[in-house]
Amino acid sequence: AFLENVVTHQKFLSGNYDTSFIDTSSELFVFPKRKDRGTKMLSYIGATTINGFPGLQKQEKPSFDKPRIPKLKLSEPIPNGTKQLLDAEGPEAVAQWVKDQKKLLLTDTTFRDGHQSLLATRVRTNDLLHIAEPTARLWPDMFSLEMWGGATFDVSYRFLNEDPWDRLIKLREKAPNVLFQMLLRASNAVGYKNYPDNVVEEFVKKSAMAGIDVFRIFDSLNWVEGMKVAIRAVRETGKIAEAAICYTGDILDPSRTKYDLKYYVNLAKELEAEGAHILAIKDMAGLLKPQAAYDLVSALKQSIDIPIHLHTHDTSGNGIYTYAKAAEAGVDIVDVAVSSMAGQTSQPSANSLYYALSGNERQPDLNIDHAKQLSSYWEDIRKYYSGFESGMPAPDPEVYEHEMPGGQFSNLQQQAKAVGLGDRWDDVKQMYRRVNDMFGDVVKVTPSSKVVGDMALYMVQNNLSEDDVYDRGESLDFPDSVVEFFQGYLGQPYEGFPRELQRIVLKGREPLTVRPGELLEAADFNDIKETLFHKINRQITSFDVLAYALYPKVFLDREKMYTQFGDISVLDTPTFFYGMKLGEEIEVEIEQGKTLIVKLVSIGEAQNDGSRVLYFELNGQSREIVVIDES
Ligand code: 3PY
Ligand code: ZN
Repeated sequence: AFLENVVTHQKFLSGNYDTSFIDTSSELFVFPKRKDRGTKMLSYIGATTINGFPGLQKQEKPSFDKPRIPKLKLSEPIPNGTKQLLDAEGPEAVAQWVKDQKKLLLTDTTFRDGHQSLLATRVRTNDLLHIAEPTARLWPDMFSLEMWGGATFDVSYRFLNEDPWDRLIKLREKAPNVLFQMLLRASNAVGYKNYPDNVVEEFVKKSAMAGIDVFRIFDSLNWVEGMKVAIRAVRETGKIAEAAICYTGDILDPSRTKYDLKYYVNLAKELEAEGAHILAIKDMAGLLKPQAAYDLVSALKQSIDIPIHLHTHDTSGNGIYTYAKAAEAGVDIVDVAVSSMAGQTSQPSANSLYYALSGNERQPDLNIDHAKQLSSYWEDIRKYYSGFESGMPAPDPEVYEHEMPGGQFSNLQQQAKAVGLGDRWDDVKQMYRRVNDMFGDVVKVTPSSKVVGDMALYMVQNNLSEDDVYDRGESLDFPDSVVEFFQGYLGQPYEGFPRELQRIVLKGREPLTVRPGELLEAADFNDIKETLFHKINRQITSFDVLAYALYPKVFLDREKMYTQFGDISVLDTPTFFYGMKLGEEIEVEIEQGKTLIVKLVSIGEAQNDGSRVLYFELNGQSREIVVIDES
């Protein structure tokens, strides 16, 4: 309730993120009182100490060095940046400003795609908040900070017990000067399926209100029809609509004629005509080779008027070279991550690119010492998340063969392990490419990439060859995502579905030929609000309503955790993942100026029913917490 009060406040809406008005506006604080936060938090720490964190190998809490947070001159104001330009002059002025820059502009993806691609999106708001203001002060001249969307929304609720809206609003306060950018999956919003148009529209509106400035919109099949609703919705908010062409295949390979230079140029022209302020080339797997980048950017520069923003993943190890060639061809902005969070399945390193372009007139304006300081912090933080590392030890140009997106690689590997195919990972990768070809060579990015991955796993798991699928398909029970894909629920692929395979998969079901959003019934937000109120019995914000419209079960599960444990986003990350060591004492700042001191004094023997009593001290007072030992 508080967050909604804040972001709908006159001052916040006027673009004034100096939130000192919070202290003088008592009306913001009209919401139900929470009870006994301390006990709830101890319950979480106790449970995690005894049973570990889901998805992480249970182990005693490791020791970590204190992260190196850059020292700042806080008395000086935060320098103005692109955000102030957008607020004052609007999206067209920003696009013009971008075109006027001679130097290459940068988007920092560390807060979103960087950790999505290296650490399964697990970086917590708490760790982002500590580096948000330093980033704003030390790197004020970047074009944007990508910090939301993609998988961050879902993962926040599902795995981190956090509210993604809370992340957005708090980061906005700390970094008021640089454009905030998100990745929006067009009609799939921040989910894995098409939603009713009014859900997409409302989501855009509320995200803009809470602090998003640049919406990178893509469709997982490059189907422009599926992007129109989102582009229009963004334009209506006065924010920046950055429409993406997803790059797949290889324009340098004359044998691959489906996605050639002409295909991408036509797509870009269509998106410009739909009102995009900026065009993104979204190279989600890192397939864009250096010369292809040069050819593509050159051709686009001749065909469209809006600025071009290039996104790649460094999986092959060729990312910096790709950016250098794109810069030579006149690309306006490229996506990078700070060095310690760059490379491999993440974006290329900002620091490396700076040096790579030494002596070049397009070398980005980057204070390399500042970039180093930011990188040191991330180097320290990254250690907390080692259990989620994708484990890719070196660059791997094999990506040019399997074409798997950076964000999917580790995910599918986990999925393969979970179904007992850990030792057949090479087969899965090969099958992934074969399935792509069976599906008619499709664009592979969330959620279409998931469909290809599900089918590849299904075939390897059941020892099915391509011929088996065609010969015995009538009796095969294909994964739901595959059936839905061929039904047209993700939209229409370029040049249509392969007819024979579609017939086999659908077994008589009729496929859609129109936009799924045209058929889906509009969501009734008032109705959702009322339903939610009855289910969770607290004041319901419009952010809650949207979250529920997108992810009903995930939202309710998180709500249950919240009721049980309270706001555990305030815990430091080692404690969040590993609980506490015997005798350890930690400090938890539960709100500004209010700190709890927690000590784990002893752990009782397990009783017959599996329960254990943990003895804590909370600000010097003893507390007992009962935990069921699940080991
Ligand atoms: C996402 O949709 O999460 C992506 O990062 C796609 O590349
Ligand atoms: Zn990406």
